[in-house]
Amino acid sequence: MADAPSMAELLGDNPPKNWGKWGDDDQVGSLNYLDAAQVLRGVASVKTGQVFTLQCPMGHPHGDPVFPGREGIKREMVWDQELFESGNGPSFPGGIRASDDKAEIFLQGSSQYDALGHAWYDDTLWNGKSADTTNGGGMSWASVLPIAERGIVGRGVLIDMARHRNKEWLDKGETFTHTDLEEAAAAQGTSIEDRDIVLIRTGFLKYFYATPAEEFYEGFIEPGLTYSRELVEWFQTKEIPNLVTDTIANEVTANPETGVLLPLHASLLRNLGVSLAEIIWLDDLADACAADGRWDFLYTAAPLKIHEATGAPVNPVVIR
Ligand code: UVW
Repeated sequence: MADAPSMAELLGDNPPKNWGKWGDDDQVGSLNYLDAAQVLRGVASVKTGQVFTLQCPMGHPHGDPVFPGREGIKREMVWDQELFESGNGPSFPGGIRASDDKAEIFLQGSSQYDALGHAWYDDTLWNGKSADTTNGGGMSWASVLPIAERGIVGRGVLIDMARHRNKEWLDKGETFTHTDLEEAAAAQGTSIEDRDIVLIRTGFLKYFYATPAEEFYEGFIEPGLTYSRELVEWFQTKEIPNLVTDTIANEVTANPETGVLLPLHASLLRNLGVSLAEIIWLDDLADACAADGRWDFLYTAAPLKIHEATGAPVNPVVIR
């Protein structure tokens, strides 16, 4: 929309913020809520020992789900049998041979965690630091590294919005609110507790893999949570440390009323320090939860430790 308001106008006066709450040097934000008690609460939700890995494969033959403008992994072989047979491969004592490869990747181009400094407005990042800290070849403030070094462990709860609405996947641009999440949780026979890691399934990754890319990206707009001040206050009051979704950007791509792009990146990531995990495969986990009616579990994740990066790939592990 040509006359979209600025982010600051949309978020209004004194938007909820957690800046300074964990000190001026803090770079992991609401992950601070995940103390030892939260780890043990997560452990207590393990009942059967089932394990799920939640990363989407990189280099899937269908293509990888990425935000427009990014590309999936480009991987190539460096050593293979052909190279050794041609006599151009390295020669090792004893004759052992090995395959080797290398890759070019967008660090935000697969299942990944955003750095807290990844998105901003008004030239200011998480905890009030200048956006100039993104200059000079890397993020000298609030990169993904502090999150990677800390790790994320706690009680996760999965809200299956697609199942709740009796759909295989939500429609492009379909929205829901924190109230919808609570209603869906109640219908599932569970609840979102304070300090839970909140996982939301929309089915949109399933739609991605089932659909030609042209159709998926046409008029690109994902389903997801939609901005309201009440929603942001709900995240702040419930001390939610981490939002995890099976979409590329964790929220409806553009605010339906104003057209403003990604206002939850501004209000949750930048202002509250809520970690965002995107492009996370939740279908198998959801099927298991639906089968026995248990929607909470131990959630663990650590993105790759990449110095000064804006985000990093991750393969979260859930135990239930
Ligand atoms: C953008 O950076 C546009 O989005 P995301 O955080 O989803 O990668």
